[in-house]
Amino acid sequence: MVNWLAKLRKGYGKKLRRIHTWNAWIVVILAITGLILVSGYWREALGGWRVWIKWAHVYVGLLLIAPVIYYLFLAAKHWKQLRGRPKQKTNVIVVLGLLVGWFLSGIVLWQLKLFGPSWTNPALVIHDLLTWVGLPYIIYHSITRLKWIKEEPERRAVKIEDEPAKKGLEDERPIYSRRVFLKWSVAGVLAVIFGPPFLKWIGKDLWKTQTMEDLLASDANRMVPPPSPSPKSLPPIGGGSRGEFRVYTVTEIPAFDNATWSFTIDGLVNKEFQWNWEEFVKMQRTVQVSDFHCVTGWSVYQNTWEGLRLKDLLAMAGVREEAKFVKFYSGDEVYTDCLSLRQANYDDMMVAVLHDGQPIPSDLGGPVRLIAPKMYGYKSVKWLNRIELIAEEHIGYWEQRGYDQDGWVSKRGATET
Ligand SMILES: Nc1nc2c(c(=O)[nH]1)N[C@H]1C(S)=C(S)[C@@H](COP(=O)(O)O)O[C@H]1N2
Ligand SMILES: [Mo]
Repeated sequence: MVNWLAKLRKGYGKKLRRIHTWNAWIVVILAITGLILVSGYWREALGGWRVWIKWAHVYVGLLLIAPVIYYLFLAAKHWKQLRGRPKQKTNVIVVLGLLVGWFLSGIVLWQLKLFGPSWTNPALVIHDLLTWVGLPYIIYHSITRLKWIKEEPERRAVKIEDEPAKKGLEDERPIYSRRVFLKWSVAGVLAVIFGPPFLKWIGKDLWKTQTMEDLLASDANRMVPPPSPSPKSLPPIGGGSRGEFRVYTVTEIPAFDNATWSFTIDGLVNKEFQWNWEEFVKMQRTVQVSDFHCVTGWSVYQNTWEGLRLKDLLAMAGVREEAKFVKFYSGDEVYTDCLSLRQANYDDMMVAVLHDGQPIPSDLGGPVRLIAPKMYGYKSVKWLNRIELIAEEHIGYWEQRGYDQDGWVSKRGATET
């Protein structure tokens, strides 16, 4: 009987350890791939690898539930073992909460077309929050349990529990100090690493420290005269946008002035145009209110955009019969995208010049960017400076690297090609 029990305990301990090891590796892979996915540096450096890393993150993330479920089978016994160790119990609950939270919010972000922006936005906030709080917690937990920190050979010699209070504590102090010092060092290093991105994230998403005015004040573009907003734009008829754009770019952010900027429409058109800034800001603009959604899960709602309707531009140039697609070029000289002629003629496709009554800052694609409100953000080419009518479909920057050719946000849109 004793033998049998001992055997079971041994197996149980091994199982628990194995689950723990699995789980640790999965979290390590997810942490690395996840941090790469949010990093602006890697967005620029990785190109197409980004899409592979995203799939690795998703599929390894799905594996995350396996050790959790496995653990639940052993949980009752483990819980009994932890009786009288509230710290460890808290730790188990925190880690389980993190894993489940990451898993569920991750599912929503993975299946974003199914869930839609009203789900993906809170899911992204949760995913981010758990990462900036949970990841340092887990790293701290792992490092402070490493042998070289934990093991204190002298400690056994003193054994505080056996000593009457006073004397024991005095003996204890110098011995604990190494451990305390190491723990605080680990915490300090983690704070230095995770503090800045966490504060940045909090500032952006929760406290809204960076306003559009701040962005414009530091704007790199020097376009004169500034576009003057129509009465519908200022004050914005949409009431002002809700949410924050995350600045995405695959290149350095290009800056323009009147000497370096021009806008071209060419290719299979009856009449090519090239405008300089002075000419371009004089052209007839319209105003629309629309939401903006990125495939990574965030949205900015109720943007009041003022700009040229794409279909008016196309009509002005006169689309030739051979033309079937519209190709968009960015002034960064790298990014491109493509719409079918039918998509390009949607009423809300806009060559935007103002956002909420302000010139679009260079970070967000100014002086001129495309806006394709019913499609994911990667269709909205920043620093737009050329539109070309073409006969064969062009595969855009992200689409070449694995993004869905179908950019429609909603399922209903998906049928309209
Ligand atoms: N030139 C250029 N345009 C671009 C991108 C880019 O990297 N370069 N990113 C796209 C993506 S994926 C999104 S979600 C939006 C983001 O716009 P924002 O940076 O103004 O938030 O721009 C789109 N247009
Ligand atoms: Mo995006």
